[in-house]
Amino acid sequence: MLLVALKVRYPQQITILRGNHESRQITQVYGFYDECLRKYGNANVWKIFTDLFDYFPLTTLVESEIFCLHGGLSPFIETLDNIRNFDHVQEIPHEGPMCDLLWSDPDDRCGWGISPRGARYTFGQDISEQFNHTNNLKLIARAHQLVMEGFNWGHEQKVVTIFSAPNYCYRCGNMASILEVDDCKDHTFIQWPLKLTKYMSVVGCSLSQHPGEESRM
Ligand SMILES: [Mn+2]
Repeated sequence: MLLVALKVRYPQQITILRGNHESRQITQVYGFYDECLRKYGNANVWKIFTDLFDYFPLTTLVESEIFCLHGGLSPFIETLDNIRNFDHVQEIPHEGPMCDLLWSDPDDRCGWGISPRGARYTFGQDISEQFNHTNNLKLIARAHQLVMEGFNWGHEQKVVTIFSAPNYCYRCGNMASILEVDDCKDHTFIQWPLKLTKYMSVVGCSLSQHPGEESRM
């Protein structure tokens, strides 16, 4: 709700992407529906928010080279135009490309796999490399999986998982992080509890950690 309020106040500065939890079904299982009932006495707020979620974009690009989305890639999507061309203003379906973008996970195994989360996909490094190459991208930045440091590189730094909820469910003990991209396209992960980890972008599409720049504040 705070993020939506900030989006209303600063519409040009904030882009909110849809995640798999921004759906009518998942919010009824994971607490948002109950919280709305408890606080407002009826389901109106829940209804308005879940109607709003249908309009959230699924993906976005930062500086034309960082592809941001909640889950991951889909075997039905090869190009960014494929995403632009389908109607996403709807409840998240149980299968198909829109579902995959919000549910899939990167995996150490090559190719497409079946996700342990159910009838969705995992994608290997070969898939990430092909997608980034086809679409002139350097990095896929996604969330959707708890990572203890708040961020986690995968697929030889073609994919990064960023998780921004510290101590998830008040018991996981994980750090949270935000990726900051500066004017030089250098990357800094801001972690909670507060810690800065800088990555300098280097020619050749790879990102390497700059020695000595990790510091706990
Ligand atoms: Mn998720």
